[in-house]
Amino acid sequence: DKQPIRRALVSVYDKTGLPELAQALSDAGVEIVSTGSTAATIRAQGIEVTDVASVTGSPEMLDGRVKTLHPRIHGGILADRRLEDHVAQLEEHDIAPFDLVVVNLYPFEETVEAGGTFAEIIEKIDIGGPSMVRGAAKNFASVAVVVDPEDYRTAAEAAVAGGFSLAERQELATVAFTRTAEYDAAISDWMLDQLAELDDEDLVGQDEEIPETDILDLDDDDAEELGLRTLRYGENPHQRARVSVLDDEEPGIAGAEQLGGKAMSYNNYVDADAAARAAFDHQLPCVAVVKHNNPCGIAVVGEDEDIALAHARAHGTDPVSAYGGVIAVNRTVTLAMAQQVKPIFTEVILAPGYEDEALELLRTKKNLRILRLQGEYRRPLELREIWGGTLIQDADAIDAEGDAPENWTLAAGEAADEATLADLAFAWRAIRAVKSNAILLASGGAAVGIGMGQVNRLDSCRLAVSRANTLGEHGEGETAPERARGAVAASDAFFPFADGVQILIDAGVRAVVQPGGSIRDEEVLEACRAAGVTLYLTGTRHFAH
Ligand code: 93A
Repeated sequence: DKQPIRRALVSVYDKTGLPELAQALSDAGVEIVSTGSTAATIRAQGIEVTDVASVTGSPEMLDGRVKTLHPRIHGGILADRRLEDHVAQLEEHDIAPFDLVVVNLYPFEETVEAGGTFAEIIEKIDIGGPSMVRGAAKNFASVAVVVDPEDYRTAAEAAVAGGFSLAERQELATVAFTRTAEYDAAISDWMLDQLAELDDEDLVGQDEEIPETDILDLDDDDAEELGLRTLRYGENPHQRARVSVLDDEEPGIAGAEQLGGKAMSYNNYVDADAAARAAFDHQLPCVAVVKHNNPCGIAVVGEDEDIALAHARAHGTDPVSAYGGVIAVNRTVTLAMAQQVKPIFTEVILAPGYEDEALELLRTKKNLRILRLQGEYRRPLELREIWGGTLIQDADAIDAEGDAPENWTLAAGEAADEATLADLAFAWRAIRAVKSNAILLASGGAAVGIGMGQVNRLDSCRLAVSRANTLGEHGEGETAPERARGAVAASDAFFPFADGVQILIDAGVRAVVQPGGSIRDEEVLEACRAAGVTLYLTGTRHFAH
């Protein structure tokens, strides 16, 4: 199974041992075909050599990038001499086969190691070399491949001894594939490093182009071109501010169509976003009234009830705070609702649509900013700047397993009836938009008392109860109804002690939903059991800070 060596293709970057090999091959009567400087080195020894260019009939081109990449070379490497058809095709195209391929590759690794420039390193990615090596290795049935100068001596001996055996050729092929695999791995490693560096440079570049203060330094036209709209001022009059609209196709709040009213302010945007978040968390028709980034009122109605009813209830949660608020609606605003809104001082109203007459009426309020929202509500990634960096997180959504009432665990009291469970489900959806620590009391699909943003849950409980029992719609001189009595409550995170829940119980709350998970859960459950209050655990929490 020896394959006599009559014709050899020799193309080596590293010329070490080349003269000796060429001499031995020549002495054994082997025809040598070589690329440019390999041929020159051999010829300089007075040894006869055929130029690749004379075989291909095509000069080396593109600075040597294309030398051996030619059918007359690769046909001679890849023809399986055992196949009559292959042999016939070689004859047909006048291609002479190679029995031995000796190649070593452009020194990619060494050039990287030596700190070559980017362009130098790219140029050292050998394409023709590995092609010949892989071709010869694949066709080890007919061809011997040598990639290591250490093997030149064996090759010379084989040339004299009638060639390599099949087993030897297979071994040489294995060495060859190992070499090209290493070579490509080195290239891919380096490329990955470049990509990482590029990313870093990009980031640095961006920072240099428009660091935050520069965004504010740009003149209005330049800012406009970058998709930035200039606001009158920021959170306070001494702060400059702009708003960026990321995507005109998905304008959201930032790029919402404005149908009436003064220009949106920085705080309007903040509250409008919070209001949209609160209202669009609900599948039922919902109205949320937001002040200072917190809902001060929120309510839902049945699918076939007028949205005006939801607004009346949401306003009724806390009519004092609703003054100067932002109203978000997840349905078309009806005339009935517009009539209710008209007498209430409101900064912004936002909805997916307005009945014609509703819009007409709302437009009579010159200061009321009217926004029409487009498309599916999609909560964006949540970014928050901190000293030295940015926090990035998924948007919190009401889609965790523990958000579905059917997955709640009844931990105390009797299972809630349908209406109570509906109120608990509403309260749980509504609490997500309330800043922590959040306690929300609800009754009949409306919040009746919200305790938000306190630094302990006890105060949030007190606040929710006191709002429920002092506010609400009631005529002058009338005492407020005790709305906490008979209401349900939701807590955005667990009660760390029983004291908070005890305040709710004492106020007459009938049923509570909360995540659970405190080491004192048992005390909380015990307080509910003792009072005959129903308690559900969700296992999911919804902090909002
Ligand atoms: O530039 S290449 O990727 N294109 C080719 O067609 C080609 N053919 C051989 N590199 C190519 N080679 C490589 O050239 C070989 O792998 C070897 O390292 C080198 C030998 O060229 P020279 O004989 O001119 O020194």
